Amino acid sequence: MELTHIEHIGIAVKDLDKAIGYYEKVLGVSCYAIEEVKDQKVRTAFFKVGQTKIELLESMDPEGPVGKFITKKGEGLHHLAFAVKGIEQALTEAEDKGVRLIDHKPRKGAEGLDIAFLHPKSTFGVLTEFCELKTLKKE
Ligand code: CMX
Repeated sequence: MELTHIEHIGIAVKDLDKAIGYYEKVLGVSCYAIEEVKDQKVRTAFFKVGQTKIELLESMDPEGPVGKFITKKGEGLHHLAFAVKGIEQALTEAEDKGVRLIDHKPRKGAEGLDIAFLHPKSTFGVLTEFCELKTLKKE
């Protein structure tokens, strides 16, 4: 597989607005997008630091993946996302090499990316995401 860079780092927070305040006022990075990902039951805020994004995740449902994570582990690093060329092939390759997949096929995530997760129990405790921006077809 071909990973090109760290696309983003996902951080679970209890209160998105408060957390945005820290990133903007203390770290001096601007939030350039806030997006709800209904499918994942989260509200997200994005920042760019060089080529890498920071994605803050606030849960909209205590039973959603981020809600459960915060209840169990508290706020903090939630996942690491790699940009990959050929997401379907990367998933097949990971599975063939014994990695447990959460998503067997990519689905749509924030910012129009195709995304898929690998299970943290087979990635040394780090929930891992593959992302790929597919070029939009011209109308
Ligand atoms: N990082 C590391 N470990 C994690 C984890 C995370 N983010 N989330 C859960 N775990 C661990 C739990 O601590 C637990 O470990 P123990 O059994 O040792 O206690 C184990 O995984 C199972 O966790 P659980 O609370 O019982 O939760 P589920 O099995 O129901 O779900 C997971 C866990 C990872 C499969 C689920 O959270 C998932 O599908 N995640 C992918 C989707 C996602 O996270 N979406 C939010 C981001 C969306 C976006 O970026 O747009």
